[in-house]
Amino acid sequence: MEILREIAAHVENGKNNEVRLLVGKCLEEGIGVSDILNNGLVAGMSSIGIRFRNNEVFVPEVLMAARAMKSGLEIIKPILLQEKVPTKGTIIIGTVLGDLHDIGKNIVCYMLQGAGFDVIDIGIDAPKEKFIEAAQNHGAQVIALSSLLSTTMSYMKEVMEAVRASEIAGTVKVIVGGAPVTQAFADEIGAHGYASDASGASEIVKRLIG
Ligand code: B1M
Repeated sequence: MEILREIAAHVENGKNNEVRLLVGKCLEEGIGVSDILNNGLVAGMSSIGIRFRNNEVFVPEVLMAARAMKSGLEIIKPILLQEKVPTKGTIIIGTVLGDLHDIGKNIVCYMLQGAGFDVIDIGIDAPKEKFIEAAQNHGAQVIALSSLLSTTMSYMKEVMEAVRASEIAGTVKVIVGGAPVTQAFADEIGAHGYASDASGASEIVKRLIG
């Protein structure tokens, strides 16, 4: 769809206002939020990611694209949250220590909230103690770990080990995700679930808590 391609291009070029306008227009035209998300906003971020990897663009351009994507996300967020039903459980989510990427994690948050879960987002660069403390304080059923770097995904294993050694062992499930994370890695560290994308994360949590 042309309008979604335009959104992707504006995300890639870091054009906040254009992204906001076109996302609003999509909603008026009745285009579904998952289409806007996946074929517009995420598609634009994927393109800039490839150019970043090929050294065609650098951190400032990527940050501008990330900001443009976030401005679009803010508009569809209320709709992602609209179907919220009485809480089905509490999830602690964060990006692990050393990792500052939060766009994917935020989408996972919206999906989980949209599916009716209470989501406590502990942010980026989160140490294992913070996950455990938050899970204890909020009586969470699931801890969700996000990592975008192959150098930080190994920290997920440390979180798993800390959870196993803590008082909340056995009462909380841990799920993992993020671009470099795989099912094989999740199995290796003993995680209770893995998802490659935000809707998958929501499905896994429903299965684990249900
Ligand atoms: Co970074 N970065 N970055 N970056 N960055 C990547 C991840 C990279 C793949 C780029 C590349 O080389 N092609 C590469 C990682 C390579 C690797 O380790 N394998 C990389 C690198 C190297 C770096 C730096 C080291 C660069 C440098 O400084 N030399 C540095 C590290 C900083 C740090 O974290 N300590 C860095 C910095 C940055 C910015 C700050 C500039 C910015 C982050 C801004 C922000 O997040 N606020 C940034 C960005 C934007 C990217 C790319 C371009 C886009 C990431 C993104 O937001 N994607 C990325 C390249 C790429 O992915 N194409 C890249 C869109 C988002 C919707 O997708 O995050 O994958 P994603 O989330 C998905 C799924 O992964 C999944 O669901 C989400 C939605 O469907 N998911 C989960 C995520 N978490 C989940 C949890 C779950 C389940 C599913 O369960 C719990």
